[in-house]
Amino acid sequence: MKKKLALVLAIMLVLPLVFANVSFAAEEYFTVMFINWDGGVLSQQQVLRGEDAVEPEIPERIGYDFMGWDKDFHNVQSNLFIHSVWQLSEETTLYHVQFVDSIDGTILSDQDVVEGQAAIAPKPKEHEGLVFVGWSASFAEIKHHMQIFTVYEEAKPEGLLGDADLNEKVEAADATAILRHVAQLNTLEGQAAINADVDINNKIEAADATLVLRFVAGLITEF
Ligand SMILES: [Ca+2]
Ligand SMILES: [Ca+2]
Repeated sequence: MKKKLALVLAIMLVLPLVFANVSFAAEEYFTVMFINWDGGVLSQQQVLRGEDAVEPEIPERIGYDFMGWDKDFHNVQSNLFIHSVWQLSEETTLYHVQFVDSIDGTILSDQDVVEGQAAIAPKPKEHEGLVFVGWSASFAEIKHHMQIFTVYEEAKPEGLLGDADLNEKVEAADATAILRHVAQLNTLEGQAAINADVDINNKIEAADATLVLRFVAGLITEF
């Protein structure tokens, strides 16, 4: 009798656990990401196994027709990266745009740009003793094949070292401006770039921001 009771108790205890595990396994989610042509994430979804992902709205891409997606996203059984598929519109004209380093001739970027659209400037190279000041031509609206060259000026150490925002004071904000440049959140150019290179090693780095902060904190009195 005791044995039977023990068995019943054991079953009562174990059964809910078994079912709990089953329902847990059934509720497995997968991550589905929809990626646009430019690498932008259009949608990230958690989809229950066996369910369908929801197609996101896709922004218009000038000069191209949207053809669909590169993978099926119905009955999802795994994590998925789904990419948009595009085809050049019949009436679209592409122009070839090259960005070229004017000092050593390196091709920095090679792009096919839809007529009337902007090209995307690459990161210019750093050259010793020179400061990048811009590009040789506008590329906001491409209307023909073109080559665009970097324009540099000789670096002149005449500004206020450390003053990366050109307000003629060296403050914590200058360290921030330098760090934003290092993180590629903005680009210091011209005199600001010269001022930002506090240790004058022809590179704008976090170390320059550190020097500015040490100066602001009074730990050093000159650079
Ligand atoms: Ca400043
Ligand atoms: Ca430096």
